[in-house]
Amino acid sequence: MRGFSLVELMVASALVGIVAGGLMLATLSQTSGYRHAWNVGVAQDTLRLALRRIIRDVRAASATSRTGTVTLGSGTVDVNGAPASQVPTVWVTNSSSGPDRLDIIYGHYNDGATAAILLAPLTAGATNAMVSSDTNFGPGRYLMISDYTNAMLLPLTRAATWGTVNGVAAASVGDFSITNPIPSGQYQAGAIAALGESRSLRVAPGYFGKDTPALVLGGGLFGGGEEPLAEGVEDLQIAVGIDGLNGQPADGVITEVGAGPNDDEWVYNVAGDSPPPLSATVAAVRVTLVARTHSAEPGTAPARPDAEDRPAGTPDGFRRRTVRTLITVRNNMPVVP
Ligand SMILES: [Ca+2]
Ligand SMILES: [Ca+2]
Repeated sequence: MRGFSLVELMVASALVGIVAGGLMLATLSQTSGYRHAWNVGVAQDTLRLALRRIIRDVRAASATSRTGTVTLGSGTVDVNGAPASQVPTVWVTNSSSGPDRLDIIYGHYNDGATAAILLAPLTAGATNAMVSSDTNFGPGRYLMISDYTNAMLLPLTRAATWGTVNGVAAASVGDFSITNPIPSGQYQAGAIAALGESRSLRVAPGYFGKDTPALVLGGGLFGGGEEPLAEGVEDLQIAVGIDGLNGQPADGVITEVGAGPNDDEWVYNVAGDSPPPLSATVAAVRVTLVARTHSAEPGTAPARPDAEDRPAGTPDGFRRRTVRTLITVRNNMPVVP
């Protein structure tokens, strides 16, 4: 019986080697193709979800305060590097070399709850407010009193107690200490008593380990813990639109020039833009999010793209997806006289 010759064996094993090698290569490239698609898919999903949440929060900004600012009952917070007792309902802590931070303030009612109102005027020196419902107002919460145009934010430290005002059941909420001035004539009976809310958005580098940053949502003005909103987000860039800024007409249109600093109605779209005045009413917020894949891909050289006033990064092998959206701050519409 004839066996295989040495030559035949060598040819056969070479053929097997070639076929197996080809298969292995195909498998390898399929794996990396799949990994790439999966990575990019995750980045994209992450961005979409984060953006939906941001749009919801920013749209709510300034609810119950149409001027676009809120007065603190006492104390100050730093806005644009200086202490302020009257704070914007939308403000950006800007950077042109790293991610930005966005803070927003708004008042709201519990879902389905009846709108609460002030039942007795809030006067200077008051330590509590008489309101028509205690649904929202426990210790650790914030009472936001608004005359539909201006608003004041008051921290609550105790549970509500019930009494009466002119024979009507009224919840006494407090205790606070009003040391910042209440504009005269404001906060009469009938003013809105809403739950004051604040949110902050920032990028936390290395939140999920060395190479994985995250977009995190925090309690803004009120501090407290942060929760991750989206994994892999490495840049958050914000520009705010203010009608009538830098000599442009206040005509309901936010004009963009962007050739140099302070040449248009967008702030932080170009490096060198001055922070907006504290009393400025932000009419629109433009948000750019850049998410990147979990790991760098060897042999590729993508880089973080430029966004607003932040230039592009250097090539590092991470794939990225960018989303950008324009959000109108619906509560900051001009007050019609
Ligand atoms: Ca910026
Ligand atoms: Ca600008």
